Amino acid sequence: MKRRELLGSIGAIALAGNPAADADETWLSPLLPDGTRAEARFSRLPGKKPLIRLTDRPPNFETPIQAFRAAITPNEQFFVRYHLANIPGMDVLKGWQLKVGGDAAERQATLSLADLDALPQVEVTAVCQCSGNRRGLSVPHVPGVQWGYGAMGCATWRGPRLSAVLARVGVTPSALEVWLDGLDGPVLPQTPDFRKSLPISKAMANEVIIATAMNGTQLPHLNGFPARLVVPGWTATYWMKHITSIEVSSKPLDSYWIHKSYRVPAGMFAVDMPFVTQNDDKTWPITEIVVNSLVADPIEGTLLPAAGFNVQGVAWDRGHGIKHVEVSLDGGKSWQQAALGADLGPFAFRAFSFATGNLPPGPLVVSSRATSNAGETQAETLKFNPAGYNNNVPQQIAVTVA
Ligand SMILES: Nc1nc2c(c(=O)[nH]1)N[C@H]1C(S)=C(S)[C@@H](COP(=O)(O)O)O[C@H]1N2
Ligand SMILES: [Mo]
Repeated sequence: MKRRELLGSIGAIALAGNPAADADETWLSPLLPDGTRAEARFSRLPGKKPLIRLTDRPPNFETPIQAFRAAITPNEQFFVRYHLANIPGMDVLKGWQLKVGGDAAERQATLSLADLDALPQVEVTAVCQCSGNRRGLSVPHVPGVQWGYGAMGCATWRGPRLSAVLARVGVTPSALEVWLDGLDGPVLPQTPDFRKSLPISKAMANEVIIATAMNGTQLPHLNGFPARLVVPGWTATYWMKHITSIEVSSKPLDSYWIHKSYRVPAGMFAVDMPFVTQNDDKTWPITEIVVNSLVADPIEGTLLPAAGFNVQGVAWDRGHGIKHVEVSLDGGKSWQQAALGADLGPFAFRAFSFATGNLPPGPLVVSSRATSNAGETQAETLKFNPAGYNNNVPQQIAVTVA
């Protein structure tokens, strides 16, 4: 982005924490490394309920696990992740425009919010999950933001298809990638701007939209107001917030955020749509998310009644949909089927619940394990990679029946 566009945005948001008011929920996974647990605190961003604060500048705040008892994550509890600390304020974003063009487009266009609203509107319920969700649980420990379980959320997003916006400029046969940029930028000029690209095949997919609404209302400021890309099935690194530039290109994007970070060992994780223009022999960009589930209730360390309790949580995958979820009360030795909640579409969280019935007093270890319609199931042991991506090992939640 241009330096000029940033005038007026610096320091425009106050990231004031208010620990006294926010002391209501302070649960962090006991599995997080000691340093993380010591530093993380609940804190309130403008327009948000208390979230778990990992870093302030740039703001990286995760959703408390209790929010995942339901399949839709409320906007006020939706996690916030930025790479760069220079975030445009709402005043700057009011004059927002989207530039569309590139060397593989027939023409250029500048679209306003009204132009986006005038295109056919599509709704998709989809999980937005940071590639680094659960990084803090990686063994051995890896550097980066030490996310626990809450660098994710599921919302109903609404806006025009990216393909409809690209049709305004005409995509030529030489198109290889679609390059994306947003209005936030680095504080120091030597820090690389956050730029990403998509292969043209995913960019043109029906489910990919430019969202201007989230759960029936405008996007929260820190979740990309006024418009962000929604790339269902792919990790959130491609979900460009405050999106201001889209270029259809005949060349692979040369960006630090594709070449140096957000990569996984080649072939480690299953993908339906490889990002061939950015693959090399040893590593691939991280793209599709992995099948996973999360127990949101009970949480670690709880005392539970002998009359039994409900195991509740959500399951999701990269777009095949959830076939079934199993629950274990003995740390994964034996499994039983959970009941599935409403099907909100193949890219959404699928709620699940399991009623334990009467239980003998003593310790229990609760786990959940999801299987997708593609027959994929959660990994038994961590597929270790240096950035701690795609951790889908079932939780081991120790509780006590009293
Ligand atoms: N403009 C912009 N968009 C961005 C990012 C960013 O730093 N700047 N981070 C990406 C990453 S890595 C994630 S995980 C998601 C986080 O989305 P959220 O903050 O709405 O939860 O935004 C993506 N889009
Ligand atoms: Mo991310």
